[in-house]
Amino acid sequence: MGRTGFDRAEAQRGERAILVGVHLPPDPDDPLAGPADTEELTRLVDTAGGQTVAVLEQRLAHPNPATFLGKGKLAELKEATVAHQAELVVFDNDLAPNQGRNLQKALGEDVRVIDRTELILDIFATHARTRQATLQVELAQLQYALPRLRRLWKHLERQEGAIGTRGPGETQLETDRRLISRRIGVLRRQLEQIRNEQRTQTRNREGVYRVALVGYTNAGKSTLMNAITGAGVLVEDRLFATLDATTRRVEVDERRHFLLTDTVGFIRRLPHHLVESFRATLQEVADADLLVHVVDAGAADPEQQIEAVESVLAELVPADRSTLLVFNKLDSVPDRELLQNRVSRHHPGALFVSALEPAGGPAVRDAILVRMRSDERVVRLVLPAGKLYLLGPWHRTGDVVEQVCENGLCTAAVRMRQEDVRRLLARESEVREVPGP
Ligand SMILES: Nc1nc2c(ncn2[C@@H]2O[C@H](COP(=O)(O)OP(=O)(O)OP(=O)(O)O)[C@@H](O)[C@H]2O)c(=O)[nH]1
Ligand SMILES: [Mg+2]
Repeated sequence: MGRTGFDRAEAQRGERAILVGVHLPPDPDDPLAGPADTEELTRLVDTAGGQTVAVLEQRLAHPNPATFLGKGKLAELKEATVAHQAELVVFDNDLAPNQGRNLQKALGEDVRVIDRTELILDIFATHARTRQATLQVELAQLQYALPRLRRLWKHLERQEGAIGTRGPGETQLETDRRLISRRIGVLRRQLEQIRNEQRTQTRNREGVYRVALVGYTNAGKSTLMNAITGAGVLVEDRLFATLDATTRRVEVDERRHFLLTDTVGFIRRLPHHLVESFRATLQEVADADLLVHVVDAGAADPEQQIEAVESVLAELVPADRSTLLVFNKLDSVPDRELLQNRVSRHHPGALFVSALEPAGGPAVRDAILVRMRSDERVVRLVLPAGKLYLLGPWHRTGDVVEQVCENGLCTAAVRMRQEDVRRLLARESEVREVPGP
């Protein structure tokens, strides 16, 4: 299994954890403000292999700049770590570097203090399987670690021979910073290389309708992927089971097919540099013609999850990207009718399925088809005969309705999606669209 050099989630297995959630007033300018969610944090700790032994919550107007918590709460936390023999303290809120350091100092050497971002990074590190995912996680971890150096990077020293490179008068911390920055550069270059290879591969997919499954982690994206394509991707009842992108071709009829991609799930307050680092994997989402947004209908608050997913999507795709909302796990909802009535009011056109039931996959597949067809119209293109190969994909699906060539210039009526017309015209200066039919 691919791993980064940290392996902290592994070391964390079975660790006794105390969770801390500080409820801050909502702030539209600060996505990290608002109520803490210690229930979700418990699931994250569990996914990382830890064990939650106590939960502490506090309501604050502003976090304490030095220790995040108020003085009294900090004393209570310290007592709790002793009473519960905790080895780990996990904050639901993101800690500034100095807050993390001060808390660590206040709580002593026997417990490790981490925040939600660090926990999510740990989970990603243990779940990463491919080289791309491993590199992406390491990049995110190093970007997170850079302002928070705590002398953890033994593996870097081995790789880079840091001890020998230390100059006179230079502190260890500066050396570490330099090593990490250099490693970040290396990772960026390696990821760019993988990305270039992928670009070459995906060039063959031009003209093919692309659909990406997106949604909150554990919503059932991979289950739906398997139900529609038989891809056999990993399905697990844990958070972030999927970290890579898997794409499969789905045959529709003798003229049409689409590509379906299953990829990493999102979560409330997904660490920003994780999204940044996973750009390559998420490219499939950015390039999709249609997003199938899978929602766990049985979740405590599906609307909040929808919002969280939409806020991550906003970083990746234009707001007007065609989206199909699918409420999954309908079987887990006690009153289906009530849910459907309530949801349909906010989200007309939403689909309700259960990926575990035989009709689930086909229902989503059919809804994708309807969207796919509604995107097509017949356009008239003029192009040199030598460029006719560009229409190959549409010829193969029988979507070139008519084609006439004269003196080396061809006019073709093609059933195409607007997006494909736009892409083709932008790329090929010798192709023109003319009014028709
Ligand atoms: N009851 C019920 N459970 C489902 C359904 N679809 C998926 N599940 C379960 O939900 C859990 C998560 O499913 P996955 O398909 O791995 O979810 P995912 O969205 O791919 O999750 P990540 O890859 O972790 O983001 C698994 O235990 C599935 O068996 C459904 O329709 N009904
Ligand atoms: Mg999955």
